[in-house]
Amino acid sequence: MKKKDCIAMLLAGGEGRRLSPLTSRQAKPAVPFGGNYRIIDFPLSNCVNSGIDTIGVLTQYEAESLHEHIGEGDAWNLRCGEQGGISLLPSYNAGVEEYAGTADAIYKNLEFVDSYNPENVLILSGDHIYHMDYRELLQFHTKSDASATISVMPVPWEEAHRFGVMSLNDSNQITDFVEKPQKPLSNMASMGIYMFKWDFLKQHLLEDALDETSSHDFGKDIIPKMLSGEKPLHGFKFRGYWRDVGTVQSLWDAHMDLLAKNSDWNMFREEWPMYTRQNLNQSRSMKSRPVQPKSCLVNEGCSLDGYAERSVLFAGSEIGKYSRIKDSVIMPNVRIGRNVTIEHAIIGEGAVIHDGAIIKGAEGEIAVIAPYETVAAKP
Ligand code: ADQ
Ligand code: ADP
Repeated sequence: MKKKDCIAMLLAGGEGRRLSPLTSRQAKPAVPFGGNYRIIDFPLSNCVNSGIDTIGVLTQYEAESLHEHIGEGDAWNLRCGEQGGISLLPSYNAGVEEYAGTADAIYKNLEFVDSYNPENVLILSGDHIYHMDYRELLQFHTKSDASATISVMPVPWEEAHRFGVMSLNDSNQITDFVEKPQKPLSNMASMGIYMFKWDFLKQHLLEDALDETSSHDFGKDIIPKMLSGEKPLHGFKFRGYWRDVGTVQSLWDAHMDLLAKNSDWNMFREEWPMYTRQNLNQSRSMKSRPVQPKSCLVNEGCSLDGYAERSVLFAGSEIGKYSRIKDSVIMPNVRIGRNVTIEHAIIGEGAVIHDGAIIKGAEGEIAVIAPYETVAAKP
């Protein structure tokens, strides 16, 4: 097989406990986002738009939700074949009940990567909202003849403890790295997006697999071990919008970012199309809107008879008369009756909210209704 310059491995097996109960029936990367998409559509569309034509998707927790969404890869024009495309790599196919960690997931698929004989491997996460041209990262990586390049960007100091944080020297080489420190000494965060020379990564995965003290995780084990070796690790400073949506608050924030005026972030760019499987119920025709929603993102396939303000309403949802939705995210195929009040909330896919129910997040908190849950009005 002809050597490929770069293939991508997309980690999509995490349970996403911090996003519960939204992940009660779906893997985190399968959670809906932005009116008509699922989170995994971001890295997949970025790959398509960056000309990466071979992607292995590592699944584990609630794998079916992702397998159903990705199908044969047609929505991304990446049907799996000899030359590449999207391949689903569930842990049960690798002959294990679960991948012990993110690095173990790649290790268990060494043969898959080898079969494409790539020069470089791009490791991606399934829980990030961003547009990124991976060609720029590859160019930076190749130009500096790096063995490993980590994408980095500054995050707010109060959030730095959620990330791998590092320091860079003037040549953009990483001088120290700590995974999720309690007291961060830097706010330069790893984006969890890594470009490795395949030979270099493979050697580290083989060594790590023999280490019984390792949790076989990129952030906890592989990156620190690489840093203590001889080859320098490089930091690629990403400039643009990027959000890890691993928590309920960050998922809600990322939806509100879509509604912000005067923001540099635009999810709907003609030159950077987003691809998704059209599985959401879009056949329903739009009913009239008595009140024009104020600064909302309303998907075409949603029917809104009530009043909505600063909210994202997904395809296939119905909102009945006299209901008021404010500062909220209404996921696909939700049924909301009449006289319902929803504020500061995320309503999970397929939930049913009966007439007169009131759902409000407590001060500073987001109320969450699990997918397919039924909420009745309090007597
Ligand atoms: P986290 O986001 O906490 O930190 P992790 O929970 O390991 O990393 O998830 C990364 C991705 O791997 C997710 O998409 C998840 O679904 C998937 N995943 C998790 N466990 C898996 C498994 N066993 N098998 C397959 N896939 C799995 C990481 C880095 C930090 C960095 C942040 C940026 O460790 O250093 O700052 O990403 O978001
Ligand atoms: P959370 O929202 O709790 O961070 P993640 O899915 O992101 O959930 O995973 C948290 C941690 O648990 C990560 O370090 C990940 O590697 C690990 N992990 C997740 N699922 C599994 C699993 N099935 N087996 C082993 N480790 C896992």
